[in-house]
Amino acid sequence: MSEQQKVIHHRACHLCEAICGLLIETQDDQIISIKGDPDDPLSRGHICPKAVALQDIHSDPDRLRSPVKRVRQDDGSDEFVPIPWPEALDTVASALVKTVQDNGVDSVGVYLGNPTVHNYGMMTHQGSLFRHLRTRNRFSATSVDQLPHHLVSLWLFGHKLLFPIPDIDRTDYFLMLGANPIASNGSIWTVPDVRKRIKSLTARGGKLVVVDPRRTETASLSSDYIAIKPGSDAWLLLAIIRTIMVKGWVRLRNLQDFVVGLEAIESAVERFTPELASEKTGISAEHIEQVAYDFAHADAAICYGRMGVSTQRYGALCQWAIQVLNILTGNLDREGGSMFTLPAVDQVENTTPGGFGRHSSRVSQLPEFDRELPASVLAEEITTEGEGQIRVLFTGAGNPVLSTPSGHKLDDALEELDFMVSLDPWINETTRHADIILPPTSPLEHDHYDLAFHVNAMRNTARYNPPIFEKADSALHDWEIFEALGQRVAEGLGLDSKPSPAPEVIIDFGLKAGPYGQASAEQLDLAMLKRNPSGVDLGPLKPLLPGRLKTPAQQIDLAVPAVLHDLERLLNDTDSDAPYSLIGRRHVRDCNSWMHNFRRLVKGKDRCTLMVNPVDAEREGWCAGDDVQIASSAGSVRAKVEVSEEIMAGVVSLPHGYGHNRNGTKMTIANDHAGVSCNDVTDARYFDALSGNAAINGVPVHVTAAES
Ligand SMILES: Nc1nc2c(c(=O)[nH]1)N[C@H]1C(S)=C(S)[C@@H](COP(=O)(O)OP(=O)(O)OC[C@H]3O[C@@H](n4cnc5c(=O)[nH]c(N)nc54)[C@H](O)[C@@H]3O)O[C@H]1N2
Ligand SMILES: Nc1nc2c(c(=O)[nH]1)N[C@H]1C(S)=C(S)[C@@H](COP(=O)(O)OP(=O)(O)OC[C@H]3O[C@@H](n4cnc5c(=O)[nH]c(N)nc54)[C@H](O)[C@@H]3O)O[C@H]1N2
Ligand code: SF4
Ligand SMILES: [Mo]
Repeated sequence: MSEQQKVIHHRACHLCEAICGLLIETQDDQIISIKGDPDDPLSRGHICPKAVALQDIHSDPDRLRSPVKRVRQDDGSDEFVPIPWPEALDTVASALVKTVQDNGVDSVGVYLGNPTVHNYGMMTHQGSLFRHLRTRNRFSATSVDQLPHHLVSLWLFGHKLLFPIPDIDRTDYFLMLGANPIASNGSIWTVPDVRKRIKSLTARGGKLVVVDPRRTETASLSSDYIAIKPGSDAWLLLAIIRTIMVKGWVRLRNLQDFVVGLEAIESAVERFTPELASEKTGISAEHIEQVAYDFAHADAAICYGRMGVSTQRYGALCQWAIQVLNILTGNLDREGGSMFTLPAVDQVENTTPGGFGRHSSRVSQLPEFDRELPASVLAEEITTEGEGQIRVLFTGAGNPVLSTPSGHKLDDALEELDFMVSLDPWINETTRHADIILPPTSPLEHDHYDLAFHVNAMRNTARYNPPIFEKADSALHDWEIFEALGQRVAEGLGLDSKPSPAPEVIIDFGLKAGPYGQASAEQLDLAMLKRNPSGVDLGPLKPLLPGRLKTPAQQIDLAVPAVLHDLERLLNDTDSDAPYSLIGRRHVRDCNSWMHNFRRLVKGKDRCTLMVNPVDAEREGWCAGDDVQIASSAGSVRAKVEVSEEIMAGVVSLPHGYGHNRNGTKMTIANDHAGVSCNDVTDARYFDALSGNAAINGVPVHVTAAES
């Protein structure tokens, strides 16, 4: 190899929502180094230890390079054998067509996982297949994640993607609930290098207040850490709102002319006193009132909550209360508050606003959101007989066996399907059940545009990356697989199907039609992004209301009937009598269930441990390293105890995404670091009744010494 062949490529890291800009140096088909791109206007050179996984994904020998078919062996075991693409695509399309013809469209189930939104071709082209299969049985990771955010954006602002984004660099007071961006690198808040931004907030005299049952990596940087009983945040938020209203601290500022419904809120929160909230949350009434005072009197303040408050039994109520707090203090759409983005490809204009409850799931009657049903009901929709039962399942970029509650029941249910196909690069806990696995090209073999995450970013920027490596002739990108299947299914069903242009053509069109496109001074298009490989800076977030609202009369009506109704559910709720409450935990070197197959990311001490408080450990007689059994109404797993002051007494924490080394999986390193699946303990029947979102945090559990 000669020096001359070394090339530096600009590339976004697609592994998490921070979308860091990278410089990847290659020599022939090898990656030599991965560094942060200092010229990226958003990430400014930041990267985390996970960026190197881009190389590991690309070179992983376990990653499938051709379609495989599951074949039953003489001894009863299953073996995946490679088959050619035409055979794989024909077989999958025939299975889809047959079940639609025999059993109707709802007999097809679809589950799309998290990497879908990190891979823009999957977003632009999934419709090439699914528009021919208008099944009601669509599911995604949304309903084990951010569903309440979408709902609240729909209710208050008129569009599922109008997310208020914390303007951390210009704020004075940041109240953060149930988020750990130091480990997660931010979520529904694209904020690369959040550590530096938090440090500069506190250095300039601002405050970060973190509310979490665990003193997390983020809490350790805070000015004030507040421990809270899992699942009780709604009480805290409502008491803060009440205090602000009762004391007369409401100041709508620029929102004055278009916010309505305040009277209804004032009477609805009357019952949520700081004293009652104190009983429910474990936080003193004085402390709650202090937070209310500080928030209301700060020049610019942010309230933000993420997984810990979305994926609990009052997820939607919490997310609503968070935005009500931002609005009542005039901190929405204001510098240093929570602001709306104006992305170059404007997904708010390009997608439907979303709808809620237009139909329900067949068995448990859980509500639809944006034509999707809650993932918690996927297993029962497979196993319960009757019209509309799922018989053929398509999974794409998802591992619901490890990522959805009562995962072990879904694991069993998948065995009952007539046919299953997975669009996925690996044979894992979910895809091992597939009849056929269709593996896409490696991420570095296709181009990249952050269609989803510019929508959530704390600064408006745009960036496009061409592929780094050429794909093999026979290999197909995710979007090409959707296209190929779509054409075959349409043909089989006698429907029209026109091929869609490539994703980059769609992006070029979106850029030209967008707010910085042909009708603007910037004249942004794909060619310009190609000339600026580190990305184009479109500036800090700016106030956009009321113009950007998609609500009737461009008003924000705080008095959402479904939410006000939900207050009664909270008031009438009874505490569980289980001794412990189970929460999750993320580590900076993991990403959900699929980053455990890379040696550099799993090395070090075992991370799949049950974190318990020393007081609990001592009372129960558990020592670090002891095996305990964690049991809920849904199931039980065994894990080793890790004793830590970080976690509140009465709360235990187990990370999700483990539970590897099951029969038939082919992820060699992950299988050596198997751990157990937290979602074998979380319960599909435990959810937020308002939104249908899974409650995977605050799950009541019993913990006992495991038998040796
Ligand atoms: N208990 C508990 N459960 C949780 C959570 C929690 O905090 N606690 N978190 C929840 C959250 S926030 C989420 S987002 C979900 C995630 O839930 P899922 O999306 O279902 O699970 P992932 O682990 O992200 O699995 C991603 C899958 O995509 C595949 N994949 C990776 N890259 C590509 C690609 O480019 N193309 C294709 N076709 N496939 C690809 C991987 O092999 C893997 O099978 O889990 C949720 N589950
Ligand atoms: N390293 C890493 N980064 C990731 C991921 C990953 O798996 N690993 N996953 C990505 C994905 S898909 C997502 S959605 C984001 C998630 O991003 P975040 O939401 O920032 O990440 P989590 O670590 O899930 O943070 C949730 C916090 O809520 C706390 N919590 C649990 N229950 C409660 C409660 O009842 N009340 C309150 N107030 N807090 C509670 C937990 O202790 C935890 O600290 O991270 C993304 N980034
Ligand atoms: S923070 Fe996220 S986007 Fe940035 S390098 Fe790490 S994994 Fe990639
Ligand atoms: Mo997520």
